[in-house]
Amino acid sequence: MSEHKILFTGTAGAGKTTAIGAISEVAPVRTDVRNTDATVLKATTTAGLDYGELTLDNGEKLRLYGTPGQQRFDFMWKILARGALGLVILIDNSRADPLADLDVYIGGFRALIDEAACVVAVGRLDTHPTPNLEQFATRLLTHGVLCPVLPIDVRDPAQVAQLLDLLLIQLETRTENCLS
Ligand SMILES: Nc1nc2c(ncn2[C@@H]2O[C@H](COP(=O)(O)OP(=O)(O)O)[C@@H](O)[C@H]2O)c(=O)[nH]1
Ligand SMILES: [Mg+2]
Repeated sequence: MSEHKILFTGTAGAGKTTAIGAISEVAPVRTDVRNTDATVLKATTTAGLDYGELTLDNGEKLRLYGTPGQQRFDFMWKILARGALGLVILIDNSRADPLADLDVYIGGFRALIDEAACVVAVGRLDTHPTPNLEQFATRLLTHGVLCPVLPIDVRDPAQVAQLLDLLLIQLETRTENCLS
């Protein structure tokens, strides 16, 4: 049975824990601890990681990891990225500069993005419509990164599942390209 390791990253509050919890078929493992970061209005924030699992119809198992969001944990990003086949960058569009947030995760996961599949999912677009999806796509191009950008509500399991489908389709396409 084949397995895929998929990472979810993004700022604290972007929805990593919610997204993994929405679709995991095992009780998600969470390491949220009391928030000591005064810039984030949340009682808890992810200081370690999230873990969940999802079995696809074809029997493949996805191992889902949520990374610590804050850049001061970027040493852990490299450890978590080992062996990963896909990356989901979650954007919280209610933050001050979501395009700058994108830059941080593109930079932090560049090696993985260049050899794996990547999707950028933008949340809270209903209340915070700018920057829009096109602006995110343009920003990716300035980094030389080509990957899908789509809106997401991490609270909706169907939308999170669609996101993973999009990642897996990219992986299949890559494999075919390598074989041909
Ligand atoms: N109102 C609203 N809440 C959202 C939306 N997207 C995410 N959330 C909430 O934002 C929070 C995200 O927190 P969490 O998953 O812990 O983020 P993490 O720090 O990335 O793990 C959750 O309470 C979600 O319910 C949205 O579009 N609208
Ligand atoms: Mg979390």
